Amino acid sequence: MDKSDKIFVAGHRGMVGSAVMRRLKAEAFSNVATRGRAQLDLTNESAVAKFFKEERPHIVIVAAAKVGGIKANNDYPVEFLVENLRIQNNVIRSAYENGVRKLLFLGSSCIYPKFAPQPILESTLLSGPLEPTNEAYAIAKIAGIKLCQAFSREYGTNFISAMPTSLYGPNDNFDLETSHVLAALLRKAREAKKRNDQKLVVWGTGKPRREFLHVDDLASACLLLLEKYDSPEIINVGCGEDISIVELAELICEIVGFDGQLAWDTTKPDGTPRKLLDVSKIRALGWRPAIRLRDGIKGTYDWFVANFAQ
Ligand code: GFB
Repeated sequence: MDKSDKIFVAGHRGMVGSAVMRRLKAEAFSNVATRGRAQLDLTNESAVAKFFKEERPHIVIVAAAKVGGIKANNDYPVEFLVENLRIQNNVIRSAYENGVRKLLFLGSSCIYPKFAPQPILESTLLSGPLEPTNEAYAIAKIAGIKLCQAFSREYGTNFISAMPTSLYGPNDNFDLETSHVLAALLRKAREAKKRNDQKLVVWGTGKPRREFLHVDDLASACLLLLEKYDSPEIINVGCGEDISIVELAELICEIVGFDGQLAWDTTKPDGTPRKLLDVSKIRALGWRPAIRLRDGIKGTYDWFVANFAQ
């Protein structure tokens, strides 16, 4: 990539897109194209086609998606399926039609089978049934991967797909109904502390295990993949270590300074029992995450307090 390449970051205001923007700026990429939702609706096929024809970016990063935690995914499968299919179909096809030199599509660790052997190898894609709570989102993401691979095979494009593990960081969603676990627990712990509550309610049994990656580490991986990875085969992006939801909740309470009890709401789903990615492939390219979980959570909590909390 040249520093003057025109790079379109789809979804530049989201948690992932904004981290990619910070990284591009830090690395002195000077020609970054963005559009807010009011200016360009990525679910609108003709608007996306017009944008690409006019802007003609060289590089595209598809960080735009409808995302959410276990409850939002479970409650709104139609929206997760339709919106994500629309966004990715429009962006990926327009990228091909306008000669984009390289495109990076971002998927998710939920594309893998619910009971995939751990750590999860890229080759386990489509080897078993998906986790029902996020099947719609996973199917949309799998369709995006397959579309990139189909363009590469049929038309020789360089469209690659990366599968990040569970992400967190600045600009995360802190809405308790739609957020992922880490952001939700930061908010719940802060509010419980402020109210002097005796207990903090956590969903599920606490037994599931998740692997958390700071979004700034994902952004560094994205740039490395754009520079060094030219295969249509998917590649995992994770830190290689997971923790249980109990351990996460305890760590968050410690960071936030809430010293009450944890209470478990087992009417809420656990989801996939474990999601730990095998990261040998990206490690072989020389990439490693830089942010330790405790430091990343502390930084995210500070961001939440400064930008969002009452
Ligand atoms: O992060 P999360 O919503 O999604 O939940 P998934 C992870 C685990 O944390 C589940 C538990 O076992 C939840 O039951 N949990 C405990 C909580 N307390 C809370 C809480 O207050 N809020 C939330 N949200 N969870 C998502 C998928 O699955 O993973 C998406 O739905 C996406 O499609 C994302 O792939 C990475 O990790 O289970």
